[in-house]
Amino acid sequence: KTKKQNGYKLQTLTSWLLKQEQDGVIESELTIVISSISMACKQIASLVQRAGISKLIGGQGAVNVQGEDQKKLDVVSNEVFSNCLRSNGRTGIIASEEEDVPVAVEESYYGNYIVVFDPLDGSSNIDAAVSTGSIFGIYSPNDDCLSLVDLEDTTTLDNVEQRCIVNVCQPGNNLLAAGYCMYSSSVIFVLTLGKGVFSFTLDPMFGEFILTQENIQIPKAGKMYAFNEGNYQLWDDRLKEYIDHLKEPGPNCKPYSARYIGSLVGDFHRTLLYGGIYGYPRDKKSRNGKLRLLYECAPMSFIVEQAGGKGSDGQQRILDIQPVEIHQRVPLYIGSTEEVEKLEKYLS
Ligand code: P6P
Repeated sequence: KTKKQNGYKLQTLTSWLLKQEQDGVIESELTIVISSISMACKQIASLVQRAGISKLIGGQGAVNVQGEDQKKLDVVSNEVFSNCLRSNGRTGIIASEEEDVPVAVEESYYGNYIVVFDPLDGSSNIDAAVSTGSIFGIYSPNDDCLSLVDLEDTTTLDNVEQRCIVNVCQPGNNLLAAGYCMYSSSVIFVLTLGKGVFSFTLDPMFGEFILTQENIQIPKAGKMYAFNEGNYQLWDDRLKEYIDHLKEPGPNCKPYSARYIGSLVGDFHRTLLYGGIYGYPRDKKSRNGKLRLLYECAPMSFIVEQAGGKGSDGQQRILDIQPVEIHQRVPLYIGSTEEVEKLEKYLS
């Protein structure tokens, strides 16, 4: 249903998804999975915005599989995301940044989609109320999953874990849908189903995501760059040359502008709308960079390519990379096509 206001129709995420289903863009089972994800994001938005009040600020006093100190909200957000996915009955396997290994979902009875997610990326910013976000990707159900949830046969438990990993480790080219929800001055849900990029802004008046941008196209070029230059001395010399080039004033005395939030979703969303490039390079301390392929780089690269941009590890398309490990890290350079291609030339 759509709500009329000031003479124009408001389209909600729910009504938009139903339209995609009617148009044959997605199966109704996938609609249910995405709706459950948007429900999780609404709950996380509320938790994030009230963190200081509900004493959800600060550390959990635990370290996750990444070796990162978990924030209280990391743990809660992961539980919210997992519970929403479990209860939709269409999820076969979930793979979270906060879980050591993928989890086969017993409750699923139809669909068996594979969902990878980072429930609260950039959570180190929470205590300072800086933008954070949830990132997700959805892979097609895989027949092997049906047997995976046959947990009665305990002899295959270790196989279940192994086969979960095999089913989850798919290249980004296989993604059916990808998106993120940014918790910032607005709560914005960005989604692609493989036919363009759409954004929905949460209207707190009635708790619905309202369609606000259709077929987002990233500018072909843009003079903003988002790199943590604190790592400059640890970078490859060719990358240093590239960064130095961005600072040259050029004929019109206008060098590039540095913009870095330290939160991938915030830095990516600005890049998607204004153009430019975000990069998290490999360096001497982290040989493969910091960002995870499966639930950060691949979903963001699917989105940016659907918006006409590029996502690269410096040599190849992120979406072409075949993951071999759930929490595998890769360098990420993502944004306007001309900007990413310029960087690739420096690194070639
Ligand atoms: P650094 C947050 O921890 C994150 O995964 C991304 O959201 C962000 O872009 C990056 O790491 C920030 O890392 O090393 O610059 O603090």
